[in-house]
Amino acid sequence: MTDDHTLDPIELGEEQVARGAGGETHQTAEGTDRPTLTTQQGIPVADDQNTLRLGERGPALLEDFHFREKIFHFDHERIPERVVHARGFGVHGFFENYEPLTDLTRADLFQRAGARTPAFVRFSTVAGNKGSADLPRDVRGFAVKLYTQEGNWDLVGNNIPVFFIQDAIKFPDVIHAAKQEPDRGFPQAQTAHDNFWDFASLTPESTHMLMWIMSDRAIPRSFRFMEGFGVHTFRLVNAEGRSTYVKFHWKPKQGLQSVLWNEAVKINGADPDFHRRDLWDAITTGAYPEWELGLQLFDDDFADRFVFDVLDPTKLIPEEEVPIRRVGRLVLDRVVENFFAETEQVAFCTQNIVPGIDFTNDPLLQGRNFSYLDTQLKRLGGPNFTQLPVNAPKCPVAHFQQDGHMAMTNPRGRANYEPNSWPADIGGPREDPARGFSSYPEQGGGTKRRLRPESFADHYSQARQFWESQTPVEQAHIVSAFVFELSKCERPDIRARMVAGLRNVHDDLAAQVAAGVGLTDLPHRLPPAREPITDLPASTALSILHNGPNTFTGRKLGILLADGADADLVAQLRAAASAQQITVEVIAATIGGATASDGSTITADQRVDGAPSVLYDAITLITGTAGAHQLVGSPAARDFLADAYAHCKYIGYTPDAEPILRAAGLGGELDAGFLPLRSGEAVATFLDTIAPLRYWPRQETLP
Ligand code: HDE
Repeated sequence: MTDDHTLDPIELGEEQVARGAGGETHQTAEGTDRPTLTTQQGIPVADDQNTLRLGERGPALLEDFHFREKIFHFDHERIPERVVHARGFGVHGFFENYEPLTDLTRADLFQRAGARTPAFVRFSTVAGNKGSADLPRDVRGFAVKLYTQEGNWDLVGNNIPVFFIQDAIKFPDVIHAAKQEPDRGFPQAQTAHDNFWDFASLTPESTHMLMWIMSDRAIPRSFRFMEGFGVHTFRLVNAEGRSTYVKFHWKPKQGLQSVLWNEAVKINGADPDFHRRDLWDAITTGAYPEWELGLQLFDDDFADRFVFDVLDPTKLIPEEEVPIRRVGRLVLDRVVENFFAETEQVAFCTQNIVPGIDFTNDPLLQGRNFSYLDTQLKRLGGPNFTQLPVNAPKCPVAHFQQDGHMAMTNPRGRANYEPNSWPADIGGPREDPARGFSSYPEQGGGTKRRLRPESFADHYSQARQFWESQTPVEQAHIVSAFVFELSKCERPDIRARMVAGLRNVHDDLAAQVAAGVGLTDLPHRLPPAREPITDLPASTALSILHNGPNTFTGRKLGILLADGADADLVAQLRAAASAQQITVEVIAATIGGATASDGSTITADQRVDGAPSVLYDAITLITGTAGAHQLVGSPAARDFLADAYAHCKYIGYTPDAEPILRAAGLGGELDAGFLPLRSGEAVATFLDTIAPLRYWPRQETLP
């Protein structure tokens, strides 16, 4: 490697940013210093309001290069959106390694305790187009780019540890079936339509994943509160060449949390950017979300005795069987400066691995290794997307690849081939067998055939294990999700076929779904390729509610306020919340706020019809008597409360506010999810009580 051949993409990035910020400044009419507007060529622009024309009412002139450049560039602003995971949001951060893992891997980022590796993470939905909403029922992408000192490692994962299919050749089918139907172009961003369930019910291997996407995992409260999974089995390889199998997990320190389906539907209307806003707000206010990297490590002996094939991506390994070792933390602490440059142009490729990490023969992973590089060419327009600042490694790069569209960092020196006999300063880099990436020398061989291995034939046992690992509340949500989705299918035979498949998972589930979609007779069960195992032990790691937070920290409290509100109470709540990094928003009938009991004005952050209670994790209602009566007349205020109640949220209230509770239909005896508030009494206790986030016993009493 020579200096001449060392490309420095970081420098390039800075240069570009500096240019974008503008060079010369001048005093504007308002007297402020501003950069002078220029064309792309740097020519100062005198008039950006009017095209050049001949005569006062005459034709525009072709000679107007500024106009032509401006419109030309605008016309070319869009690039193809990702064929899947089009809607996403990316942020920067770092990975910090806890302790040297030299016995397991020679990957540079795991060699030293405390070593930090820069990271870029893009979260996404899968099926929706770029402009869709944040909360459809869908898998979330969790793609992590780690800029290690030995090249970029992309761990392109999801928030669900298994996948729909066992062979990459079926990927276009599952995605076509899930996305909008081709003749009509809808429904967008949802699987609740015939094509998806037709494919799913004809593809038993998808059953395990279906259980996950019908669970609340597919409607996370925010990116911050979900797990990430590498899904496939990978290898770690140490300096001696010893391989250990590994499954990668990201465990959110914030705990797991999801919304209810009825909330998701409403959030999509009230704030289609709910998830990206949440992440932006958390990071810009300094509440940096963190995940721990967990490794499930195992060897060939375990792989041989494990009841499923570790190469089958429709199977997970329960944490109870192979415990998770937490080896470092991922902290997200910087939002992007430019959404397009970073979030849109970031190109994750599963084949980006570094010395010390390697693939296995998981057939899905093998297929992905082709697809990701290929798709970037289409999307980013040429082979030099690796030179874009967000994609460029932050370690030296030296090679003989050259030219192509938009080549920005070009090797210097005379030699652009090797072997060559030029001296080191102009002869370019050389391979290094000791340091370089070398594939794990796995034994291969066999007959060339298209087949599905017999060891992949069990499609239902882990789906059943997932079902049995859920709390009753979560099971009820899974049933309603199946019922909702299948009820959107126009063809009764598709509904029935799906229920027939669910009989292989659990008859309780199948019977409840059948009843929900109005099937009077339970259909015969689909003949399984292999009889499911029915006694796999339940795994608490699979339930969201068993892994929820024990604090309200990082959540959002909405205070619905009206005239006569106790100003002290509001102040105490704000102070206690801020001490625990809880966000508080005041909502009132007008954005001007309300007049408090002491005559002061408390301004509002939101007007009630623009901020339904679905945007908050818990609510409080603070009013005087007159204020409460004002709210009684507001349909939006009544909905605010009725929804919070139906979504099993905790509701703090001052005694004067009771009339509005009644007006919202919450008459009768108030359950223990209603928490009376008085100023002077410990508001901190209130915040402790609402830590479980929902008052679930209410769910059973709801109609
Ligand atoms: Fe992807 N996937 N995928 N996928 N995937 C893409 O690459 C593909 C799969 C995942 O934020 C595409 O750059 C195939 C599993 C994420 O930019 C494309 C198969 C998992 C992202 C592609 C799979 C994922 C993608 C589209 C089956 C979880 C978003 C745009 C063999 C482990 C990355 C792009 C981002 C994106 C192909 C299955 C995760 C077309 C062929 C399993 C998080 O290359």
